[in-house]
Amino acid sequence: MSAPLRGAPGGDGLATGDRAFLARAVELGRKGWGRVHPNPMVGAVVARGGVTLAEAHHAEFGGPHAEAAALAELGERARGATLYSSLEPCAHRGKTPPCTEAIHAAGIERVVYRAAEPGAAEGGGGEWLRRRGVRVAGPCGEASEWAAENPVFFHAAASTRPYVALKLAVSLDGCIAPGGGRRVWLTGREARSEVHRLRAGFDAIMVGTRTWKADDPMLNARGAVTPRVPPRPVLLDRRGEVARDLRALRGDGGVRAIVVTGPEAVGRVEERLGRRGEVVAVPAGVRGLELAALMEALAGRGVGSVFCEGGGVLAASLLADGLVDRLYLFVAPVVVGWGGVRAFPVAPGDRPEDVAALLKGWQSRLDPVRFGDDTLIVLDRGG
Ligand code: AOF
Ligand code: ZN
Repeated sequence: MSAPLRGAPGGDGLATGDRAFLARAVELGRKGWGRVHPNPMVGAVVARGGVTLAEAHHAEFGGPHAEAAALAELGERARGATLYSSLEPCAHRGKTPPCTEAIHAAGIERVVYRAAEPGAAEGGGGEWLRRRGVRVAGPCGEASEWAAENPVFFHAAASTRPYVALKLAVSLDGCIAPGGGRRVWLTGREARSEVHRLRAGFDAIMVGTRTWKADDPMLNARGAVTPRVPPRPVLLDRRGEVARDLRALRGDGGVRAIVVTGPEAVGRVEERLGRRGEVVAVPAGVRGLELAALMEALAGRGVGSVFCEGGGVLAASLLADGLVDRLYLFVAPVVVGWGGVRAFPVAPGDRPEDVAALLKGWQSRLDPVRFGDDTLIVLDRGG
């Protein structure tokens, strides 16, 4: 059994056993990463007398919800049992029937759920069940903790801007690379596999000009999870220098990359790329392409989440513009030393306290995880 829920406050009437089952439901839900979005990741456990009867998770977009899947294997054996779910059971008929009806029909006596369902149509399941005599406990814990588990889903419930996660691999002395333009891998094989798994949960993978020029990255998800919808590469190219034969533009798996350029370069880039990519123009300011306008343009193309993989200049600009929602910080046990490229640069003219202010109030809501010799720290924007 997994550790008790981090952040779940006491005094909510839950017993230690309840917390452990809820934590297990959250853990099961995570198995849906890359396969269920834009739906939430949801896990469910049915138990009686502290003994697990069934476990399930929402495994595929459009497929059975976690609660319905857990109940389906039990039939009459579910009568009188408790159902734990990481999300309030839905009360709506979408691509699948309402979970609330399945729970009621199965004779479940008590429901314990963690996060409140934010959807207007889908919500209200807890109340629906209470009115029918089911004992219901939930929501449990803080909204910020639920959002940490399903960041894109909860972000989309409150904003039309795409959710932006920034991945940085840093040394112990806070650098992303040695100086002098040299490029090295700071993190090991396990951390790099995790990056590929993470990519599978996003609609787009974005890099700045220097990165595609230096690395010619493929920007696809080649990890343990095959994404249901492969993420679209997004290449920033303010001056219209992109080459037709870049690997990210190959269209492998039918994926069409997005090349973002300034208004004056659009025609030229479109001509060069032909059908090899979708060219998007956004205004350019003194500090480069206007990133807030870019986010709007991406949202207009159905991109609800962006995984940004560098480089340092783009990362700093996104942070400075207040567009980053999450930082995936892989810390490698190496020291880059004098002259290294700092992850959070203080440019000439910047005041150090302004740079510090960019990450003020950010919180570590998920536990750090080790990948080989490296450690992943996830930081979420506060407030
Ligand atoms: C639950 N359990 O496992 C999930 C829920 O189109 P549908 O029928 O698949 O419904 C999708 C919506 O249902 C989704 O936007 C979210 O509000 C809720 N997801 N609810 O009770 C689950 N995945
Ligand atoms: Zn449901």
